[in-house]
Amino acid sequence: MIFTMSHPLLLLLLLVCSSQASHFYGTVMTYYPKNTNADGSVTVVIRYKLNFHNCGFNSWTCLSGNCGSETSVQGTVDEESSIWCQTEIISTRLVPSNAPFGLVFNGGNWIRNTQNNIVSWRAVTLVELRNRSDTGQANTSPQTTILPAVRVPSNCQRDFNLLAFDPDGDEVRCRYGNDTSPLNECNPCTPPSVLSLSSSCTLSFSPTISSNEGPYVVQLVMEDFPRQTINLTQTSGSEEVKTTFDAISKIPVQFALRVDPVAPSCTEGLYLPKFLPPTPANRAQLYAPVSQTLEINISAVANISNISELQFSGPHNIIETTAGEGQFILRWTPSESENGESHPICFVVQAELNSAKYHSEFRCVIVTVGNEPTPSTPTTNPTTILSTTTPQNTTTFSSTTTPQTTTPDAASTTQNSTNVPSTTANTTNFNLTTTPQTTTPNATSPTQTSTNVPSTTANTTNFNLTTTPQTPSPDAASTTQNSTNHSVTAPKDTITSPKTPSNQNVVALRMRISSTSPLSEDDIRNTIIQQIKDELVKRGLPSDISLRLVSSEEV
Ligand SMILES: *[C@@H]1O[C@H](CO)[C@@H](O)[C@H](O)[C@H]1NC(C)=O
Ligand SMILES: *[C@@H]1O[C@H](CO)[C@@H](O)[C@H](O)[C@H]1NC(C)=O
Ligand SMILES: *[C@@H]1O[C@H](CO)[C@@H](O)[C@H](O)[C@H]1NC(C)=O
Ligand SMILES: *[C@@H]1O[C@H](CO)[C@@H](O)[C@H](O)[C@H]1NC(C)=O
Ligand SMILES: *[C@@H]1O[C@H](CO)[C@@H](O)[C@H](O)[C@H]1NC(C)=O
Ligand SMILES: *[C@@H]1O[C@H](CO)[C@@H](O)[C@H](O)[C@H]1NC(C)=O
Ligand SMILES: *[C@@H]1O[C@H](CO)[C@@H](O)[C@H](O)[C@H]1NC(C)=O
Ligand SMILES: *[C@@H]1O[C@H](CO)[C@@H](O)[C@H](O)[C@H]1NC(C)=O
Ligand SMILES: *[C@@H]1O[C@H](CO)[C@@H](O)[C@H](O)[C@H]1NC(C)=O
Ligand SMILES: *[C@@H]1O[C@H](CO)[C@@H](O)[C@H](O)[C@H]1NC(C)=O
Ligand SMILES: CC(=O)N[C@H]1CO[C@H](CO)[C@@H](O)[C@@H]1O
Ligand SMILES: CC(=O)N[C@H]1CO[C@H](CO)[C@@H](O)[C@@H]1O
Repeated sequence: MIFTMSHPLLLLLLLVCSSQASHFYGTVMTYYPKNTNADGSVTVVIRYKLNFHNCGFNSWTCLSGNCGSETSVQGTVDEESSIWCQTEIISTRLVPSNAPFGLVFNGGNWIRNTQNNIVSWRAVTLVELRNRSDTGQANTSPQTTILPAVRVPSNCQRDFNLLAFDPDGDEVRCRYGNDTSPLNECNPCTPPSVLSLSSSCTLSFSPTISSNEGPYVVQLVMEDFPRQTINLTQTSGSEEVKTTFDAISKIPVQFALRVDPVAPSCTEGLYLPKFLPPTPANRAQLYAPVSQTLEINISAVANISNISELQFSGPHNIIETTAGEGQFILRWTPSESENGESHPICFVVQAELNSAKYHSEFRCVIVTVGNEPTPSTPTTNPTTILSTTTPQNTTTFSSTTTPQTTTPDAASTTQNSTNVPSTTANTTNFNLTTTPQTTTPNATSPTQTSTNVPSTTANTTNFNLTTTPQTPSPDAASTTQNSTNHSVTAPKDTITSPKTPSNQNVVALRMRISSTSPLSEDDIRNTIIQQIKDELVKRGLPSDISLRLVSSEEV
């Protein structure tokens, strides 16, 4: 009698534990085709991350087509103690032909009380292995990864630039999942109200009200599109045409976004950790030959909060070392079976103060297994980052560096950013938008904010930014007409590496700033200058540069 009465209680406890253990934090899946065998069967290696409260393994199931048989290995990638754990599963599938097939992972429950009311999880992958007419090979999916949870304070602007690398050179686009399409890509797919998604896979968060604080479920689908019309040919001989509007494969990218309480400041380097060199630029492409260990040094600073950990996602055999406060090293040694493949690694640095947690910007790199291609054009000469000196135009961005400093964002040709000096643009437009009441803009990424914050008196001011070692260079701020000139005098040695201190390095930036607050006010200007400096440092320039406003003019 006692025994039978206690039985249900025990069961209940187990359920509670099991439910706690299974809280879902998202998933991501990619694939690489391997061999086509003589009998027409194909081997494909499918890698996926499963994120749960506890470290756990679970299997995807077959959704459509013939998914063949699988063998898999798994390992823990990273965990945030008592919060989440990410497991990587490398599943090798042998399928009878190169016909497409679908995989699905569904169940419950996501983390509790999400603001967009997602409870059940569902994720879908479409594996396309037919022979492409352009490459003469089977398709490879886009390569990306994500952390189980990323954070942003509710008062701070932030862009999450997801990695969207395609080994076939396809165009990669992102969209939210669609729960009315036949594939039924999530259950349901309600997007977070606080994010705006660009098709190039940037999620932009803008400052929001405190009632929007809390966790959100982000359920994206990443797809690769051919850059011209191609045919896909099945072993049986049947063909299908894919135009530039037709996705070839589909992968899910699902994770949690935590909108945290207001931070006292959004300036990076105070509460929010700020990356410092030699941290690789976002979306940088790195190379690692088989059996050689790639070392990725990550450095971050937070003057007020305390940096507590690095959180990363990537191959499960990455080894993380802490080399000092805010100093981390990730080491990865690719194996022969990964030769020629490209694998994503993403990371954030987390800082804490009292009970608050603060994330740095989210960064990713793509690691291609093999030797770095030798530079073939003068623009990739490692001793010259870039030099766009046009007689009539202003943006002059020339510097001489050692190869180790070629990774800063400002010089990275692999990254796409709307508000960074680029090799082709002679003008850099920053649109800073502030609300009329506040004198201190909270925005850390001006361009994004301007599209989301209503501006009552939109206005544009152009100004020239100039950095010079010691002596302000008059021609740096040169020709162009427009107005507000910020100029920056940097102490010697700023842009150059320590090894070449005698080099004169001039950075001249002409910027157009839109602001709803009067730019004539000193504190507004100082804020803008600080933000630009932070942005430049964030993108790889030394932290000891200084900026000076030469002159300004309203347009
Ligand atoms: C794919 O097509 C190319 C040329 O069309 C051919 O050389 C190659 O053998 C094909 N590959 C497979 C696996 O059928
Ligand atoms: C979702 O899929 C359905 C059916 O394919 C389509 O009609 C609808 O436009 C899609 N929704 C979105 C938002 O793309
Ligand atoms: C694709 O197939 C169509 C029809 O079979 C053919 O006309 C066309 O030339 C093919 N295109 C390519 C790029 O192979
Ligand atoms: C990375 O850090 C290690 C240890 O601090 C150092 O020996 C190495 O030179 C650094 N590598 C780079 C590229 O900064
Ligand atoms: C700026 O440079 C571009 C090419 O570098 C040139 O075509 C254009 O005329 C220049 N504009 C001005 C205002 O000088
Ligand atoms: C960068 O942008 C250009 C044009 O905007 C695009 O062609 C290219 O694919 C992008 N590269 C990456 C890595 O996103
Ligand atoms: C430089 O600026 C001029 C005028 O602003 C523009 O016409 C030209 O296209 C720009 N050149 C480049 C390379 O962006
Ligand atoms: C800046 O604002 C102007 C006018 O609002 C807009 O046309 C332009 O595209 C914006 N530039 C950027 C870089 O956002
Ligand atoms: C800003 O650049 C424009 C063009 O260079 C130039 O005419 C103007 O004089 C510069 N502003 C100032 C003040 O430098
Ligand atoms: C400032 O730029 C605007 C558009 O960029 C241009 O029409 C105007 O002539 C420029 N003003 C000056 C002084 O160049
Ligand atoms: C860093 C920063 O400017 N933070 C400000 C953001 O906006 C709130 C109110 O709008 C201010 O209180 C913060 O100081
Ligand atoms: C570019 C731009 O938005 N300019 C605005 C400047 O401010 C005036 C009114 O103050 C607007 O009419 C312009 O559109």
